[in-house]
Amino acid sequence: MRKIKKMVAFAMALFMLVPSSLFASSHREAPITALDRTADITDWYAFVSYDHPDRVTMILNVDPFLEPSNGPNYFPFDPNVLYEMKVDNNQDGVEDVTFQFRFTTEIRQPDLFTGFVGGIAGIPPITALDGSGSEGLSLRQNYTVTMVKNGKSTSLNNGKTLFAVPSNVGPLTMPDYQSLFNQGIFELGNGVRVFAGTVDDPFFIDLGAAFDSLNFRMGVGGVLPAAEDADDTHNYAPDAVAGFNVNSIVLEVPITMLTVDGKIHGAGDKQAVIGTYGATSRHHITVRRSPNPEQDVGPFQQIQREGNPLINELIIGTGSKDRFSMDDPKNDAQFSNFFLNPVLAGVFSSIGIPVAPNPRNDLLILAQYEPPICPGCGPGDTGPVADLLRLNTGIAPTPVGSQKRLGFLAGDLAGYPNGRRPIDDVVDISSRAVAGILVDPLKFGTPIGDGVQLNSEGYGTTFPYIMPANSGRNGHHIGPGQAGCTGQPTGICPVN
Ligand SMILES: [Ca+2]
Ligand SMILES: [Ca+2]
Ligand SMILES: [Ca+2]
Repeated sequence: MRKIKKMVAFAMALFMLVPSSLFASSHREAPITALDRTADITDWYAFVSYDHPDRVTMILNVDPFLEPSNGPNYFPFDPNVLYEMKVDNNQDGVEDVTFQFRFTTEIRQPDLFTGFVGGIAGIPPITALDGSGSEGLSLRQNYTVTMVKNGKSTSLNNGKTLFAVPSNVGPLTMPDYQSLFNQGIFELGNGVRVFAGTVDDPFFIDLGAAFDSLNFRMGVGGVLPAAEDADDTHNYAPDAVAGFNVNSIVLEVPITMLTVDGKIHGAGDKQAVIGTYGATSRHHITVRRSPNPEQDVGPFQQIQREGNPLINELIIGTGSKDRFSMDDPKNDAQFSNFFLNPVLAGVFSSIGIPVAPNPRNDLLILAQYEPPICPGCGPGDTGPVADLLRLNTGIAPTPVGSQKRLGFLAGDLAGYPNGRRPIDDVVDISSRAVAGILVDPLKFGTPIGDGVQLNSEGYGTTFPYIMPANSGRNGHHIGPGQAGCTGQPTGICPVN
């Protein structure tokens, strides 16, 4: 019991560190990436695979608020961006294993006015990513997966050409989009799977209320009634991201590829715990010479990174967001003041929500290797203050039907902040952490929440865990209280 309490306390602390965020994960949160959307990381996830407890799945989502109908080019990945997933396995905050993704674009029908056509003009519907049935797939991308370990780069493609899944244009052009989605899952051998493509954005939040100075549907500040807080299956407020797509790279690898000694460890061993983050980078200089190939000059420079959700969004001051985006996690001590004196806590206090007093050392638990996520870490193992999404690979995944949106706070130890799954309601979790639930759940445990409890498009229960892209022709953005969402008790939209 004491251990559970300690873990809950830790979880809360984590949240506070993150205090941030209350509000969106990281969609357009920093000045530079607000202008550079293809390099803008929206969310980063890492968790033990639900159906393969010996593997870890990592999801890097980029390019926010993709309106499904936005043709004719839709949403290719950026060939000039280096997309990376980074893993620290020895508690020093520096990556030891990196997975790199690079995309190449081909225009297969250069005389067409659109990137995608099918079921018209003698061109068959798009039913395949390659070969017969792919004729109408004019704008097509393939990509490489490279692992960097001990300074050595290894291709993981295993001789395969990997195609990214295009956005869902509509039923005439792509009559069986689920099949295209499935064709985008590639088995690379040795327990490695990869997927890249445009998908439904799994993030969920009442963004409009959050940034209207916390003007939530249940009142300013957003405090959930007990019955709503206990309901993980309905939304009580509109999800601003509903019906929008995002570009996603999903990689599943054996835990043995990530740990420091290549072995699987129990939860009590510090070697079971990894620190992860996603990053995007560009060359120092790129000269665009269309239709000739672009010319890149100089080394890669990091544009953005994300470890814990919402850190840059709400914790880091606007004047420091770009610096935070471009720096390495191991240097995050420079931002400690943002963590220890979160502005958002003061906002909560101003509207009558009890908050823990400063300095908020409880929040530092999110930024270092400590119990309860790393019960095997002693005082000498904390490492530097570093915004990494830490995952104890020795903690078994929670079965799909038993997962809780409040994750660790609800006793679901395989959820955020022990890694992060798409189902985890990081807005509610982080808000409560900011208020101080990790310090004292009785005094500072106000059930803060935005009323959006889940992704209305659902979740996958196996790799790649996300849902196919919303349809361009038939897409919509509807939530409780909005036109088109009527006839339901209390205006609650059905979730499926
Ligand atoms: Ca390291
Ligand atoms: Ca969604
Ligand atoms: Ca929520």
